[in-house]
Order: sequence, then structure tokens, then C-alpha cells
Amino acid sequence: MTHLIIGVTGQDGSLLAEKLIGEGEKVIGTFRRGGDYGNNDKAWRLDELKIKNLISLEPLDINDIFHFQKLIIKHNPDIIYQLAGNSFVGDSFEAPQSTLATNINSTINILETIRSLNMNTKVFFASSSEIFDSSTFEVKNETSKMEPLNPYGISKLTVYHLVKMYREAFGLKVSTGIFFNHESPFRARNFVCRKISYNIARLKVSGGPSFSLGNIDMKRDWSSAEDFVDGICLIVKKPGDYVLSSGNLTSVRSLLIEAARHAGFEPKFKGEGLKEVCYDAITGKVLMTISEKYYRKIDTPGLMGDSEKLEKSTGWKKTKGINQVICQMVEKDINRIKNKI
Ligand code: F7E
Repeated sequence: MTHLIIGVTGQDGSLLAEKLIGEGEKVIGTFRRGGDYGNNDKAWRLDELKIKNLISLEPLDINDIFHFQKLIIKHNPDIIYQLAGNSFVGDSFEAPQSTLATNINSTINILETIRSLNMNTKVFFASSSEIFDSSTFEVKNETSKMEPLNPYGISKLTVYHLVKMYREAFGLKVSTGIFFNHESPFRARNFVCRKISYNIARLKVSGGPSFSLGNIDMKRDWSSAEDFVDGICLIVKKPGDYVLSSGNLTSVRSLLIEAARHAGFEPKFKGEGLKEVCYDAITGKVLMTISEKYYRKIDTPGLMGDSEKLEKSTGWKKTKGINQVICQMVEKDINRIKNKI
């Protein structure tokens, strides 16, 4: 089968490509047109996973439907995975127009292409737990009330509705994964888990200044990105909308403690509010300070997801908890820094 991964250079795209290539599948991967793909480090994940030469790479502006159609006609994929787009919630307050335009136009372009060319292609779209109503803390599933609090969540709610509408109205085999937070050593450094793992590793290996975080008492339902990639492969076989989550809430503070201990520090906290710091009780060195800069205008309160539908209809099972994942992330970052990767 031929698989087309839109956004193959991102965390989820590269892990999905690795899995499919390992299974002997043919993978076409797209990266953002205009990026200096050959030389900049956008492809660092594919390089590290040693799969860059095993993928047919194509530049793509997913907002240009004609460009997308040419690609589809050229490769005629059996399955398309839309994993590209703006995914940083914090930034979406600063750039609402481009967040909405990119995430929504790309969805329409793919759906309309499949429909108008009468293709039998299956398509997977990534949506987000940021679509849910966070005024109540009940566990969220596919039938829970949806009411996003930020431009990113609004764009992902539109993705969810469009996919559902095209599936129901036109019979397309299209699916949405409603992703809660998911992490791996291949996460970008602007997301909090990788920011922690990278900086803790840096402080361990080469020292240097402390790093800053925002509200460390925020909680999230965090999972392993590799588990979600397994979920994507199961979902495309049974088109529908599915929540992917761990069903547990963990605070940023507790992940910081886990990461620091795993690196050999003895993390302790002192001070309050913006003056709070995390230091290593063995050496007295300050590891982390708080900065108002990383507080969100509105921060979605921690919500928990319920993946029962996915488990029951596909047999999906999570294999790792977030504490295990953050420790792997720290180890990987320590290795990268030591080996100057
Ligand atoms: O923040 C808090 C921050 O940026 C997690 C994306 O995959 O999951 C992700 O979005 C929490 C928030 O992820 C810092 O305020 C504290 O409460 O890692 P994050 P996110 O915003 O939850 C959802 C489901 C998606 O769909 C998104 O695409 O951590 N936090 N201090 C911080 N966050 C960051 N980034 N940096 C800090 O310094």
C-alpha cells in the first residue's frame, strides 16, 4: 500500500513513517514548501530515525489545492494522514488568522480533493482535546460538549466537524483522532515536556543558566506519542472519530521532578508564585525559575480523556505512562548533548 504522510518532518509524522517503513510499506512524505529542507534541521527527526532516504519526500503547500491535487494524482495513495499544521496553543493567540487558515483550509483541500476525484482513499485527520468544554471536569469522550477556549481549539473543532460531515454526507472513509497531549524524544522544544527534558539534560551535561517555565501547576492528560501512532493505524481501518488519551492527569511540576530525579538531581522548591524556584538540594544550584512570559492568556484547565471507544472497537492499548516517557526523553537528550547531535 502507498501511504502519504502530510507533515512527515513533525513528531507524529516521523514516528508514523518509521512504523510504516518497518512494516515494509511505501511512504511518501510531504514537508512545508519553501522551507530549506535539504540543509536546515527540519529533517532532524528523519535523520535520527535513519529513515530519510527510505521516504519519497515531496514539498507541499497544503493550502494550495491545485498543488495538493497534482501530488495526489502523481502518487495515488491508499491512505493519507494529515499531521501538518499549526499546533502550538500558546502561539495561536498571537496568530489566530494563520492558525485558522492553515488548519481549516488544509482540511477542506484534502476532503474536496478526495470527493471531487471520486477516490476511495482513507484519510486520517488530527484534532485535539483543546476542542472540549473545560467548564466541567467530567472525563471527555466523543459525545462530550465541545467549546474551545483558544484559536487553535476553534480550528481543530472545525476540522472535527468537517471530517464528520464529509463522512456522513458523502460516505468518505475519513477519520479524526481527538488527541490529548502526547510526547516522545521527538517532540519540539517549545512544548513543555521536551522543554523540561532538554533543559534538565543540558544542566546535567554542560551546566549553564537555569531555565524558565510558566504555570507549573497546570495539569494535562499526557500519553506516549508512539502509542498514538499505533492508534492512528488502527483508526484508519475503522473510520470514525476517536479520543486518544491516557485517562490520567499529571502536573508540569511533577514531570519536572521526575525528569530532574532521573538525571540525578535532588529537586526541591522554594519561594512562591513568580518567585518560586526549583533547585538541586545536592549542589544548591537553581535549575528552574518561573517567568510570567510563559503564562497563557487563557490556559485550558487539565481535562482527562476516555478512550474506551477506541479500545473497544479497535483493540488499542496504551503501553507506556508519561513518567516512563519523560525519563526516556531525558536519556535521549543527555545522549544528544553528549554526542553533539
Ligand atoms: O503545554 C504549561 C502550559 O505547550 C502544556 C499540543 O500538542 O496538546 C498540546 O498543547 C501545559 C500548559 O501543550 C510552560 O501552560 C507551563 O498548561 O506542552 P504544552 P498544550 O498547550 O497542552 C494539545 C492537546 C494539542 O492539541 C496541542 O497541539 O504546560 N506550561 N510552563 C508550559 N507550556 C509551555 N509550552 N512552555 C512553558 O514554559
